[in-house]
Amino acid sequence: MACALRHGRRMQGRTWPNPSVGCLLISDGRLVGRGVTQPGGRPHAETRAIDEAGQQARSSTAYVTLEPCAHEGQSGSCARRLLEAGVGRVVSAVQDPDPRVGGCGHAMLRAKGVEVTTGCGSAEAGRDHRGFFYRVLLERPMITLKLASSFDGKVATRTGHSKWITGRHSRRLVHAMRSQHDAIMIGSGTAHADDPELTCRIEGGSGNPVRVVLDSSLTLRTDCKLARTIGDAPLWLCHQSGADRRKIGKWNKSGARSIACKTHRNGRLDLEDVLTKLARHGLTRILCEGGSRLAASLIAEDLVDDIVGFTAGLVLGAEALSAVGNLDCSEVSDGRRYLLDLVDYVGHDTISHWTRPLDLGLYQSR
Ligand code: AOF
Ligand code: ZN
Repeated sequence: MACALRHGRRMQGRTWPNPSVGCLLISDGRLVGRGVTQPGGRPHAETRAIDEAGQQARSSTAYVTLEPCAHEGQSGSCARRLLEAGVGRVVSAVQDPDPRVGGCGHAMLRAKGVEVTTGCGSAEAGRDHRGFFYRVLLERPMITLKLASSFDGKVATRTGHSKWITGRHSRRLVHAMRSQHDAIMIGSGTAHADDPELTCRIEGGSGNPVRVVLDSSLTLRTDCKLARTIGDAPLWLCHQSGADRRKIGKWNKSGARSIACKTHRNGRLDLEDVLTKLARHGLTRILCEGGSRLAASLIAEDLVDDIVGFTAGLVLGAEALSAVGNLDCSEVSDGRRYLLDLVDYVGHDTISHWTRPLDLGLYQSR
């Protein structure tokens, strides 16, 4: 299952709205077929593994990182394909929360005498498919917040200078992280200040994620880099419903997607509504790359699921710009705590990965 999980992660960021699933077929201790969900979400992992194994799929054991689907899509359900291929046993990590599946895939296999074991690697699979689970069960994507800061938590000097706080190894890793997400999200302040491109510029990088800008009044300039690179990667603009119609029309004509969202009582975009709309457009995994105000708003509303921090051994002082804006904490307990998952070196920086405890109630196994 560890190998299936590793293989399944390969397409993260490219299969939305579907999860990136891994499937291995093992016969007499030998790997006879291997599959991962394909870009755009189809074909599914099992189909690929069965096609690769051919006749050798008969009596093999399938290790799948998500319950095989039970609904008849364009190429038939994976549970049926496994039955037709004569697979003898299925080891499945976690039940699929999609209401069209929800335990029926396992039940279909068992009904035809296939031995089904569930729950193997469920914690890892739950993490890998967290974005998909959130989209199905909570109707919002999973949000990972990336913070690249100095040792004292600053992202720019008092004058706004920020190039470069973390080293080139960290910055390369950010590009790799981008490729594993469906979308990169920033606030309009960062779009104005940095004029970023937000594409994946790494060798072997596989396609560009959607770029999402939260821009309530559509103030983004039409000659910014994000606009000039619409041909390379989609650009989606979340704005308030009452935004200027002419601006909306102009952006739509340029190839961007404009998404009208509710306004919060604080006058900014209602982030819950923004995330619901993005989930409806199919996104499951979003990497938020700032700025400090958006980071603070997401944290305040408890919408940040993971934080990945790149920290440089540089000190910029109290007058510099903090990575996270005002949170109005009076007591330490007003702050939000995350659990440390991983810490490592990246060149001269450190990377630390923090997570909100997984909501285990979301994951069932039958
Ligand atoms: C699998 N194997 O590799 C994936 C699965 O729209 P469809 O027909 O492609 O079905 C999408 C659903 O299939 C998705 O919501 C999820 O329940 C499941 N994804 N299932 O057996 C796979 N990616
Ligand atoms: Zn399937």
